[in-house]
Amino acid sequence: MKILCLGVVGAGKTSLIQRLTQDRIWEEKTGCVIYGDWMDTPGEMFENQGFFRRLLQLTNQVELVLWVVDATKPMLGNHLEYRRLIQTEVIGIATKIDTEEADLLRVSKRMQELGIWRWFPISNHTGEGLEALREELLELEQMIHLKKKK
Ligand SMILES: Nc1nc2c(ncn2[C@@H]2O[C@H](COP(=O)(O)OP(=O)(O)OP(=O)(O)O)[C@@H](O)[C@H]2O)c(=O)[nH]1
Ligand SMILES: [Mg+2]
Repeated sequence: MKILCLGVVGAGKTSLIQRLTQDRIWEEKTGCVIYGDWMDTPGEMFENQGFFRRLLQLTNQVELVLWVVDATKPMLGNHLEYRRLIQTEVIGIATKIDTEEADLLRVSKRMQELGIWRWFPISNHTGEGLEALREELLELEQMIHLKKKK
């Protein structure tokens, strides 16, 4: 299953991919689109209107989009237009729930505003919430597999 992560600079996209694929994290700023089964994008691309169309094209090349939100700053940016135009399935991720500033009530409002009904609060640092996310990803992968077989 091909998955694409998008979200503002520093939201925790790369850390999430590191966690899910290697089970450890290290600092690595994303400078360009990283292609593969886990497609990583630089937050600048999400924040800059000039990349809007390109990012949308990329979402069409994957089976799942992870919309990564920093739980300490969930309201950052508008991006409602992006959400409306993405045709691929979207799951929300709220990162940094290990920090005191994390505000899950605001995240919940943000996700609602974005029309993202399935979202997972997680910490890339402590690993909290990742098991539930892994299970969800496995289920989705199986469903996509079945659909392809038909
Ligand atoms: N406390 C805490 N810090 C996190 C978490 N996830 C990421 N971080 C930190 O946040 C910073 C940014 O994380 P990245 O994973 O590089 O963020 P990104 O979304 O890939 O950012 P860009 O590549 O710039 O778009 C790093 O210092 C991470 O260690 C988390 O769940 N909890
Ligand atoms: Mg990154």
